[in-house]
Amino acid sequence: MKEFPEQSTIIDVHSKDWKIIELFRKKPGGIISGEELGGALDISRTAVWKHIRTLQEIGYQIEALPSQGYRLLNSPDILIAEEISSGLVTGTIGRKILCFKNTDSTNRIAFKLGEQGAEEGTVVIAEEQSRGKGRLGRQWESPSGVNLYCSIILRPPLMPVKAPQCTFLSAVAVSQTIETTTTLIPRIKWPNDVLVNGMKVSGMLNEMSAEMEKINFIILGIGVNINMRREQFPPQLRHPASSLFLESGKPVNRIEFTRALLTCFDSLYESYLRKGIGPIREQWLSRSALTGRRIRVSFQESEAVGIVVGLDDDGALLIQGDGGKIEKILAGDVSIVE
Ligand code: BT5
Repeated sequence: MKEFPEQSTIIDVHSKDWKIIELFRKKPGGIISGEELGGALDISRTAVWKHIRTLQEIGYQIEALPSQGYRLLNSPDILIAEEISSGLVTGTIGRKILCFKNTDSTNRIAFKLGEQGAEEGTVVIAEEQSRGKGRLGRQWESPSGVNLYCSIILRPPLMPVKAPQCTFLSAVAVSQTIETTTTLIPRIKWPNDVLVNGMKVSGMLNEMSAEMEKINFIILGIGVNINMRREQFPPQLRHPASSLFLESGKPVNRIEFTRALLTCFDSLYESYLRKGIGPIREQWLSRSALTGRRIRVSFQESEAVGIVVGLDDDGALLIQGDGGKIEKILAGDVSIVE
C-alpha cells in the first residue's frame, strides 16, 4: 500500500502479486511450487516469497507448505480493484477503479480526479470514510469493512439542467443490484433513497462541475449499507435505517455486489445516452415507494402536501395538492402522511 495525496491510503496490488492470485485461481485449492510461480513471473524463489508476504499482509490467506509450495486458502473481504475488475465486462463504467483503505469522502476524491481530467467511468471506492457526505452538509455514516462507498465520474454530453436525471440511474442501478444479489424487494424514495422494508439502505449524492451550457463532469456518490450491523448505526438518524444483511439475515459478498452494481450501471448509462431518460424513468416508477401516497415535502422554510402522481423529465416530483393543482417539487425531504 502506498500513500495517496491527502492522507488517504490506496489499496495497491502490484501486478505481479495479482498474477500470483490469478495462478492460484486457475488451480482451485491446489498447491503451486515456488519454482513454478517464479517461472511464470520470471522472478527468483526469494522474490516469490516476498510477493506472497505482501499478499498475506493485504489479507490473502496463503499457506506455505515446506518443500511443496504455496496454497491459497482464502481471499479477504476487502474491496480490491483487481478483484472487482476480474470478470467485469463493461463498456464505460469501471474502466479504472481506485480502492482506498480509508479516505474522508470518495466524492471529494472523485471530484479532484475529475478536475484533473480523469476519464469517464472512473470509480473511486473506500472501505471507510471519515467524513462521508450526505445532502445539504449532512453526514453519511461510513464504518469500515462492511458497506460500499463509491463515486462514479461521468462526462455526459448534455446540458447541465439534465444532470439531476442521473440520480434516477443510481437509484435504479442500486435497486436492480439488490434484486439480483439478494431476495429483498427494494423501493425508491424520491429523490435519492433506496429502502428495504421501509428502511433506508442506500443514499446518493450527486455533485457537478459545469459551465453554462456544458457539463464538465458529474460525480455520482452511492452509499449502500451492505453488511452493517445494528450496533453500527448511531441512535439518531433522520429516517429508520438498515442494511441488506440485517434485512435478509445473510451476509452479502461486497465484491460481487460492487461488480454487479457497476455492470448494471453501465448498461443503464448506455441506454440513457442512446434513448434518453424514458426507459429509466419507467424502471424508477415501477419501484417508487411514493406513487399514489400522500406526502409532505419540506424544503428550508417551505412545505407542500399532496398525492404523488409522477415524476417529471427533469427529476422533479409531481404532486397533486388538495385543490387539484399539480405542483413540481424540485428539492426537499419527504415524509409519508398516513
Ligand atoms: C444521502 O444524503 O442519503 C446521501 C448519501 C451519500 C453517501 C455516499 S457514500 C459514497 C459517496 N461519498 C460521500 O462522501 N458521499 C457519497 P441525505 O439524504 O442527506 O441523508 C443523510 C442522512 O441519512 C443523515 O443526516 C443521517 O440521518 C442518515 N444517515 C447517515 N448515514 C446513514 C447510513 N449509513 N445509512 C442510513 N442513513 C444514514
